[in-house]
Amino acid sequence: MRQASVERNTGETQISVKLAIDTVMNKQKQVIDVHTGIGFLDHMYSALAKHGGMSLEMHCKGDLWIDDHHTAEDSALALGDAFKQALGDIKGIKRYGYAYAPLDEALSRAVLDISGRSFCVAELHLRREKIGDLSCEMIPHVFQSFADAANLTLHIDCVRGFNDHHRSESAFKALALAIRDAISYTGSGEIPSTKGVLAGY
Ligand SMILES: [Mn+2]
Repeated sequence: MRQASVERNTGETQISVKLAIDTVMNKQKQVIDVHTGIGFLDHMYSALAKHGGMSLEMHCKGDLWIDDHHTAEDSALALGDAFKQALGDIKGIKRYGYAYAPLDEALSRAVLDISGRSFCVAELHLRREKIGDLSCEMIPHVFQSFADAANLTLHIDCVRGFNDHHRSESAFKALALAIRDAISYTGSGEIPSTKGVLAGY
């Protein structure tokens, strides 16, 4: 069972994350309980966990009287850290994963390499200032922070769509499906690299 718990406390945010990445693979019931203080962000993390086949409990108390920045960024860093720890020994995983996810008129694509190197390109082209209480500019930043902390390479694009809620949600769902693909086991038991090692894991 690949799982991890992370506590992340700074002067700006206090966060606890409990993540299990094999819940559905192990035919267990998913537990998803996310409270960041930003409703739309909870919705996105919950979608990520649900469609990623994971269990996720996240509680964050952030300085929302300033704005949403620290809460969005730090929760994504904590989630990425938990993901990296839960992956643990990466022997035998597929490593690469990609997926498309539609949500009505919106369509997004996520391409993932559990590479040990942090890199993120997130092009969602959101037009609104905010969705609920989450600034649209923070949504690519959430993907960036997750990739940074998890040491993975992520390219995520919204291909089309009119509604920014749909565009964003389809991106999180595409990431969820790509993760499910990349963390699945090939049966080889080998580290998936010609180098025989993936630095960063
Ligand atoms: Mn929705």
